[in-house]
Amino acid sequence: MFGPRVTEVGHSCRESLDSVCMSANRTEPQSSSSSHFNLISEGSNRQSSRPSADMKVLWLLPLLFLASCDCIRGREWAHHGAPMFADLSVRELKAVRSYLHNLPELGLTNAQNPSLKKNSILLMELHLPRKHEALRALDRGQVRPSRQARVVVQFGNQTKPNITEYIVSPLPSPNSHQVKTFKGNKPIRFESRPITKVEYSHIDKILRKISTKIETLLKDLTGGFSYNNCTDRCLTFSDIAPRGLEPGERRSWIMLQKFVEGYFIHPIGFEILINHQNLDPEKWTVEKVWFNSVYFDSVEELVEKYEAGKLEDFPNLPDQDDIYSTYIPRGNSNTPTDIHGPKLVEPQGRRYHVDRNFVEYAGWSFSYRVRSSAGLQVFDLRFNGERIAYEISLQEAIAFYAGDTPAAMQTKYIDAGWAMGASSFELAPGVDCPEIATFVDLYHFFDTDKPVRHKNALCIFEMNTGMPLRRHFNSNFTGGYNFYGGLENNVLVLRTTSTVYNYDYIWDFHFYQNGVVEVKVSATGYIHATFFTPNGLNYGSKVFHYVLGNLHTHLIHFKVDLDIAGRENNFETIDLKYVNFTNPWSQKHFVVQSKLHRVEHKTERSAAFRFGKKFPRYTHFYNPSELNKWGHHKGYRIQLNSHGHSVLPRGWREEVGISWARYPLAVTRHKDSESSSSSIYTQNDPWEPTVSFEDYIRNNEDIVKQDLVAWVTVGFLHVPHSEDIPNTATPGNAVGFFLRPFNFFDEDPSLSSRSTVIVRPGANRAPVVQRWTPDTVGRCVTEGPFSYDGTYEEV
Ligand SMILES: [Cu+2]
Repeated sequence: MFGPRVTEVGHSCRESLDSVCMSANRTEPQSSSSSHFNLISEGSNRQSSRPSADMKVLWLLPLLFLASCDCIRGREWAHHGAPMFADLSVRELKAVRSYLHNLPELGLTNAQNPSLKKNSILLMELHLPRKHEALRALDRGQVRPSRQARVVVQFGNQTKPNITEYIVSPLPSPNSHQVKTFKGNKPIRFESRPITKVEYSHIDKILRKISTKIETLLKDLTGGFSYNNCTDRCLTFSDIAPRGLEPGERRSWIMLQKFVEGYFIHPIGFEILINHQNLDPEKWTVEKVWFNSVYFDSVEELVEKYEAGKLEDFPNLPDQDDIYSTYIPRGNSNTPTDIHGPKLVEPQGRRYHVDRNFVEYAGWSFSYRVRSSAGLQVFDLRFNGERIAYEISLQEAIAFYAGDTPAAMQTKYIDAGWAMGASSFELAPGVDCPEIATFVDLYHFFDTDKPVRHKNALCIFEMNTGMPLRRHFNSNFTGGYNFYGGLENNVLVLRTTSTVYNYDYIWDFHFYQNGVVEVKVSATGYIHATFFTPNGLNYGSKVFHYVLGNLHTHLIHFKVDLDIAGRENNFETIDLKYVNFTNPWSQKHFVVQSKLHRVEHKTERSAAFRFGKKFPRYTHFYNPSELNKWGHHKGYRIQLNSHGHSVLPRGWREEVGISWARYPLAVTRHKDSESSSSSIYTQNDPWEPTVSFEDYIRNNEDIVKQDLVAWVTVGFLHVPHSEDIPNTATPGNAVGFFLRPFNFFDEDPSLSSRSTVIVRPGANRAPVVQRWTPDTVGRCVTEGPFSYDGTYEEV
């Protein structure tokens, strides 16, 4: 069967799939042109109609069964274990909510109740089973541990308001709950809670009050835009986090913007600091106002000075500028619009299998989930039945800014605190994922009273990268060739996105045929822009009249719980060192060359690499007790694709909350109590964080022959430029890491792929094609069969 192809089509491929593309459905290895090879169709899972082949298969069956029994059982157990990692279902979410709401001692009310002085559920998501319990199901087929929910409850209706997390079990019919604690029993400060729709509604109210006082100024400034009583010329706002400068504070800088398409890049130069800590919104106060580079202690002071004509350099914002932030095409197009560009097709159907959250493809299998707090996770990742990683999961994404306005200098976005996992919205077929992708709905329960369905928010597809996985043209150097060999590069992609207000992150896992996994994030969406001031040019680029794109660093944190050929792993780094010795075949000369330099890292501190320090070129995780055929420890590398750097000096205030961001790579011993490196509370209390990654390595444990977890930080510096208008584009803005086998196998495991094509010159140099997939791909890819002629000549 052919994998997906990128094809350029003038007609609808979907229409022709049934009639044309499905026609080639043979299993035997294919020899085209004039010659026919007699090949054994090993590994083919389709049926042959030839009686002799049937007989062979019958003879081989008992042997095959013995050999594959373990493999089949392993597959069954992986499949059996997958539901342990599935996100909470609608039924479970509703059951947990009603269980907790029926407990009178909690006094829960609806989350959408307009009061802030209430007890209500903020978030519910799956609580993962402990690893050793999960492994009993995955490795021995034993009964799965019961499912549990993690529930975040905000207790605002208490003398001392607080946030408490509960573990509720068993699902789907809960009857017990216990308080979930964090490492070091750190409490969750009430002020560190994520902001909710209800709190926003009160912010909206106070802004309405404030803007009434400055309506004339705002209208004069913007050419008629106002916050109140507006129809098509309205203002909106963006709020900045963290909400203060010290633990326990909840005061946010808010900037007004024109409410047009892409309002994020329409700041009007009015920023206001509102203290909204009090649970009675009537007691909220304005602490500072910033307008056009000047600070005021109150709105009244600004209005007074404006009316007295004391505001200097009153900006003259352009009118009718909303087009600048839209997607509506402008400029001359050089591409034809009457035909589509290349599309991905699966000429003979799908080659991967999805059963709820369990996915299988080309030897790979894994389970996935998208937790509402922090997003995409993959579990029990196996290749050819062997587990490579128990968990690979997104932990946190931050963007720390700099600028000249108070909003800009305060912006340190820590996105799990905005429930970036629950910010997974619908994906567009043909743009966000190919039309042929499997689209999956996600369900989230964050700041809501009912589960929310996010339709088609995750997609899975096989894609052709348009690049061979490997190829060789073996020239005979006399105008011809000895052979050509090539293997197309098809990968399975698991994708979801997070749109955290202005920014869009595209989260990808790519599973390659050769045992490689790529984890990647691509950044797009609107930049976070502030009002332009001349001093702002130290912090970014002017991208429009009165608009500055502010510099910021994106850093993304991943947890990679590797299990390389078992749980007991070692970690080493490999680099090169120069050696210098007398040339053995010319004694008067010296040989200078590089030699492998391996460093075994035996403790967590020694395996925590700092940004700014030299990073070893190979970071190698291996099983010290398992060798490949050639005597090397079976291992995998983590290869970073990143331009990340630290965002603040170590230990400086907000940096304490993102201590994971000190290390492009840190290796720890697995602990169920160290499940995440960040939390939804870091955003609004980065100074004394509930979860601190530094705690995980502080005890400097031994990491030799241990269950190891690699914590990977990738990222990039983003200095916005005019081409970020209207949106940051994905090319060049993707970072991530690869998991690559390193002596794990005895040879390239993609040798088992039947997508290989070999061509040799036959009689009279007529090419003889050897392949294991059908000759013709189907009309929606090419009209004719594969052809190749390896000759070359002068012309
Ligand atoms: Cu950016």
